[in-house]
Amino acid sequence: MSITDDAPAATAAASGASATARFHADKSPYDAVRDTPKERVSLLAREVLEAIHDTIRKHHVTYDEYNALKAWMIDVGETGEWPLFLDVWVEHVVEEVANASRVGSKGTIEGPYYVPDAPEQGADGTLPMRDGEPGTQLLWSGTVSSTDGTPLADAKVELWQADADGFYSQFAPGLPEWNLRGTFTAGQDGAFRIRTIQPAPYQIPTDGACGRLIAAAGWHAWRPAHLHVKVSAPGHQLLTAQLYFPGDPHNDDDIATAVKPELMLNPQPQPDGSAAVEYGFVLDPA
Ligand code: MBD
Ligand code: FE
Repeated sequence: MSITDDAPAATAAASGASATARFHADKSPYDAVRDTPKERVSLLAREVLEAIHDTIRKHHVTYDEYNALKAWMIDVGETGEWPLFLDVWVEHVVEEVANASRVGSKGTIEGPYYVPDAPEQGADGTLPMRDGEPGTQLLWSGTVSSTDGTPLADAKVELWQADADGFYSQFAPGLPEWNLRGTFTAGQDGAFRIRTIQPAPYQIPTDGACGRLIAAAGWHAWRPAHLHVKVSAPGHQLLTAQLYFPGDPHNDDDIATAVKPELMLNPQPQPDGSAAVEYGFVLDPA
């Protein structure tokens, strides 16, 4: 398939519905709901509700504003955008709390567009892409090691990213199923080499409920260009991260608050117009 094929327009409702369906397909969140003790549910639900009550009192929220909130929350569900909403505005603090005591590489949020079991590419390979996939070629090499310095043979690096138009395969129509998604397996020395393209800045869908909140509040919808990764090895904690590019106009005002200085790549321009970068990962023991 080539990039000139006609593709139906992506819509927020379609990508939101795909993200919602993907979340439903994974049963573990529903197990977690069942396993949470009622004392914990009561404490957290009560304090979240009290924070809402306090905001209403502090700002004299009106019935019109209350009804606008109801209408908008119904809209979030109808456009399937609960995963997008939560991952953009809430997940970063969950990640901060969950990973506070890691000593290895920094992680950041997963976001709504991960798909497990992307095709295997070995230790030295090219991310699946279309003929003529737009974007600067990027050659990325690195190693995966444990916190004591031991290289982690056969570590997995799962990589997913948006195309130059900001679309993720399996969440926007007209893209090959595994476009810009792959799994790399480090060699015995923990090393991997990945050829891909440098992604473009990314705007979250503006035609759904999240976009309507952004417009109503006068915010912007941008995330800086990013590569998503999950890095794993037996006996070690899974690392979920994103990598960013220096100079992106949205590194300092990511709508998802997911940029950290440790996650900045340093790509070096090459004579042939491509870029080369080294970046490795250190995993904490489980
Ligand atoms: C993305 O591509 C993303 O990475 C996040 C966190 C939220 C929305 C879209
Ligand atoms: Fe993303």
